[in-house]
Amino acid sequence: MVEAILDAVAATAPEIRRGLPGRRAYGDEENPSGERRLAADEYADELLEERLLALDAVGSYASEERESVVESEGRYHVACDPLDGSSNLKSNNAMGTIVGVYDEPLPAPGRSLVASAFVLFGPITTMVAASDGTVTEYLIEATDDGVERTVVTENLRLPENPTVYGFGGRVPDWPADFASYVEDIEQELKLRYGGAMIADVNQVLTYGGVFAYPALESAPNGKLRLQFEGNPIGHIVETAGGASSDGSRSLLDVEPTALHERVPVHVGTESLIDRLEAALA
Ligand code: AHM
Ligand code: MG
Repeated sequence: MVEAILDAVAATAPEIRRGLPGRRAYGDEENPSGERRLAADEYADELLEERLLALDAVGSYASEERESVVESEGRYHVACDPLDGSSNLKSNNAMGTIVGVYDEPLPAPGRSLVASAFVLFGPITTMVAASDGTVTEYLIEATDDGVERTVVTENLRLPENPTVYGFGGRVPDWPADFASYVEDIEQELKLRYGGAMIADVNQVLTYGGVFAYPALESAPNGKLRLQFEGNPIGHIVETAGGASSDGSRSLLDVEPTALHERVPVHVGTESLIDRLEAALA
C-alpha cells in the first residue's frame, strides 16, 4: 500500500516537470505560511492531491500550499511540499517535491512516518525514498509506455568522510552560537548551497556533510515546516545513517502542535549534528 503511494509520486513527477516552463509567474495568492505562490506551486499541489487521494491507501492529503487537511478514507496520511525551492524556478536551478507518509492523522510526529521521499528535479529526475529501514535512489523517466522508476542506488548511506555544508538564512541573522559552529565547519568542509533544501540535502546524502536552515534572530523557528519538510527529510537522512536535529533533539521527536508550524532543521553526518547540538546547548 505504501509502495502504491511512492509509485503515484514517481508517476506524477514527469508531469510536474513538464508543467514548469509555462508556470514561472507568481499568482495572486499566498500560501498558509504567508509566502507568494507561483503558478507552478499550485499546479504541482493540485496534481498530487488528485493522484494521491485517488489511492485507497490515502486517508488524507495535506500540503504546504493549502490551509487544511483534505480528508478521504484510507490508512495513511500524506503531507507534501509540492515544489520545494520553487523560487529557484525563475533562475532555472534545482527544485524538488517532498512527501511524508504518516500512519496518524496530521499534524503527526515524525516517528509515525512509515515512508518518506523526495523527487529532485535536477539535470535528471531522481527520487530518494526511505521505507522499511532503508533508503533507495531511483531514476525517474517518462517513456512511451508510462513512467519508469529504476533503482540506481540500493541501501543509500551517507559516506564516512563528510565534505560539504550548506546553511540557509542571512548570516547577520544567525544566532551567535550557530555562527560560532559555522566558523568551525567552514574550516573543514566546502560550501555547497543552492537555496532548495532538496537539492542541498541531496548533496549531503551524496558527499556527507551538514545542511541547516537554522533558527534565526528574526525567526526563532527558522523557515522550514515540520510536517512537510523537517520530518520527511529527518526521516530520510536518519534512515541513511545520518542524524537530524531541531537544535536539541531528533526532528522525529518533536511533538507537533500545528499543521504549518516551523522548525529549525539541521541534518547530516551524525558527528556533525552531535557537534551542532553541543554548540547550541
Ligand atoms: P519553499 O518550500 O516555499 O520553496 O521554501 C523552502 C525553501 C527551501 O528549499 C530552502 O532551504 C529555503 O526555502 C531557502 O529559503 P531562502 O531562499 O529564503 O533562504
Ligand atoms: Mg519547501
